[in-house]
Amino acid sequence: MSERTFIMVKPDAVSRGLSGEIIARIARRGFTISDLKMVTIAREVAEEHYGEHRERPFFGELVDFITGGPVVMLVVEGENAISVMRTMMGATNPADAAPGTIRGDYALSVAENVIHGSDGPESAERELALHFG
Ligand code: 3AN
Repeated sequence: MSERTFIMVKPDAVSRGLSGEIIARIARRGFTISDLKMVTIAREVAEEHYGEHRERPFFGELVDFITGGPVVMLVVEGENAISVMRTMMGATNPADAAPGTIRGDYALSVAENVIHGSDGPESAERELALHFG
C-alpha cells in the first residue's frame, strides 16, 4: 500500500553534513521525496511534535536539541513507507541499531540519533499536518 510518512533529518546530522547522504539513501531505496524543506523549528512546534513525551525526564533536553539548529523535513512516499523507513532508520538507541541502518551507520547517542520518522499511520498524518499542513 502506498503511504506517506514524515521524515526529519535532525540538527546533529545537518551540522555534520550528513543530510545529503541520508536523503540519497531514501531516494535510492525507491521512495519518492514529494516535499522537502530546511527549517529551524519553533519551540511551540517542537513541543507539539513531541507532545507524547511531555512528562518524560528528557523532554526539555529533547526540545532544546531539536530547536538548536536547522533540520531537513521530508515527505516520503511509497509502498509501506512508514514501516520501511522505520526499518531503514534502525533502533531508537543507536547502540542497538544494526549496521546498515541509518542510525547504525551514523549515530552513537540516543539523544542525538540523526533522524526521526513517524511511527505509524496516525502519527504520520499528525506530523505531516503539523509540519507541511
Ligand atoms: P523514535 O524517534 O525512534 O520514534 P521515541 O519516539 O521513543 O523514538 O523518542 C523520541 C525521541 O526522543 C528520540 N528520537 C530520541 O531523540 C529522544 N529520546 C528517546 N529516549 C531518550 C532518552 N532516554 N534520552 C534522551 N533523548 C531520548
